[in-house]
Amino acid sequence: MSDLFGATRTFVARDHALIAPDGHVPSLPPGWTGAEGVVLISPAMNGPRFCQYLVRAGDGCAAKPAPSGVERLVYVLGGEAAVDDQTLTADGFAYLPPGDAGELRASAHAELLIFEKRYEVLDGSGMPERVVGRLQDASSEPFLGDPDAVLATLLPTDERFDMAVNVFTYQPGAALPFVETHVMEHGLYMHAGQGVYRLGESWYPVKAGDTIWMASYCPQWFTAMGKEPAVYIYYKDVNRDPLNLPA
Ligand code: UGY
Ligand code: MN
Repeated sequence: MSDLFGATRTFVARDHALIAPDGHVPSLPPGWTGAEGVVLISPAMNGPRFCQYLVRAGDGCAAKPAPSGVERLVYVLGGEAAVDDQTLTADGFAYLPPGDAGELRASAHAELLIFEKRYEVLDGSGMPERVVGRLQDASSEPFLGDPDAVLATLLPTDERFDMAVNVFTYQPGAALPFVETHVMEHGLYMHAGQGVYRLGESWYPVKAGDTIWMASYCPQWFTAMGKEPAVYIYYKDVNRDPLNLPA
């Protein structure tokens, strides 16, 4: 479809969005040097309470710490990056809590997926710490007992953390077991494979490179199709009182 002029799979609705790569326009937030990138999900869409963007590193790629009060998760899609002296290779990640002054750098041609959120302090709970890890070492489980839909959880799940970033791997034909509708919102990056995503009342063919935003309460369902596994990396807000919505 996208090789036909004037056409795209991109669709932005009140409670969800599909952003296909053919529509990407360079737009990095301040603080990055030696890189280009595109902000794919942000509060500017009227709804999201977080930011999701892609970075393609050039020579000398480096990022200033996230703005005050903002937490950042960096997932390496390809190539190499580093936080201080900790090297991250493909499928490595670093979670930097608010106030973490770690120096983030990436080698030329590295591709990074970034999630950023204004951290919400929870009375009586401590602050989260920096987490650096690799997908292959993360805790992984069959989703609701299905060994063909494996969910890896990258971050600790205790109440200090107000965001989760997970990686879902589906064998072809595997599916979410029911249409989910929940208070948490999602930002999703299709990392490999393809399938069909139901978002609200619409069904979208999706494939590697696509981005999806799902608002709180957007009914959602996925099935993987084709010959290879479908893998998506996704964000969700967790562990906070829904009465405390940011103004
Ligand atoms: O964590 C989740 O809510 C997940 N099962 N949602 C999704 O994959 N759309
Ligand atoms: Mn969900």
